[in-house]
Amino acid sequence: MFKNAIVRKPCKAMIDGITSAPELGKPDYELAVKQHEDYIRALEQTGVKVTILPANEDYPDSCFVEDTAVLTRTCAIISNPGALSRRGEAKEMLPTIREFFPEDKIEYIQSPGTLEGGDVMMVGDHFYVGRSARTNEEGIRQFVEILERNGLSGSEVPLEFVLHLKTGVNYIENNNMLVSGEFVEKPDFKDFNKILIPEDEAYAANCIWMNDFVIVPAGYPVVEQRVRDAGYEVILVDTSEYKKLDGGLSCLSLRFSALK
Ligand code: CIR
Repeated sequence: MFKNAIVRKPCKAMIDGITSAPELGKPDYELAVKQHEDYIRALEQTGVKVTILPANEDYPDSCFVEDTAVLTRTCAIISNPGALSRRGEAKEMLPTIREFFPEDKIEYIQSPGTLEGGDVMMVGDHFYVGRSARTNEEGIRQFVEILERNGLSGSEVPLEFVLHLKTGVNYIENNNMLVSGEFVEKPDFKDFNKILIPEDEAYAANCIWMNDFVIVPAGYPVVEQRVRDAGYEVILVDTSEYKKLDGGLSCLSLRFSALK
């Protein structure tokens, strides 16, 4: 169960956020704001208390708060984003994270280590970490060491074709995992009940489990049906403007239970 979530409103500068898909066009800011409000309502519907941070114009990608930290059942780990334009976002989150975690339970990934939260997938007390263009070997080494010091464990999953690990694979509890593309055959995930994401709906591999609901991006009917067939209550949220910046549902929040 999660009790809390943190989100940050998108800033106007988001239209200049990092993207690997410029052909999709720039986001429509007004529509992005509306979609963000719908997203907050969806989170609230699952029973969590949502902390809404103000837009931060200094960082175009700052609405993607997931990348700035990994908040676990025993500690908070402040990340060190691999994207240089995003590096400062992690410390911007610190005052808020301090409201929920005691100082001695806050840990830090430090340069030359890099790690973005989008590369971290939680399965109970184990954390799979994607080694990506954003998360490097030293970042993973520090991360696993921190996890082990805090009674948790972690392991590396190399990835080739997607931005972050959770761009392509997401755990939705009860041993169920949404898998797409390069993750379908990964030995790391062989013991899970895999729900296959068709190639033409690959974006919808990024769904989030929230307290027995699964939030699914709107417009991906095959994935929606497969998640319903797996027994979940589905909430649809349109994230079309965030897709233009390689962002999905998980990127837009930190989901956790406060330690204080
Ligand atoms: C970026 O490239 O960093 C942003 N435009 C998108 C970040 C998406 N975050 C995530 O998958 N956790």
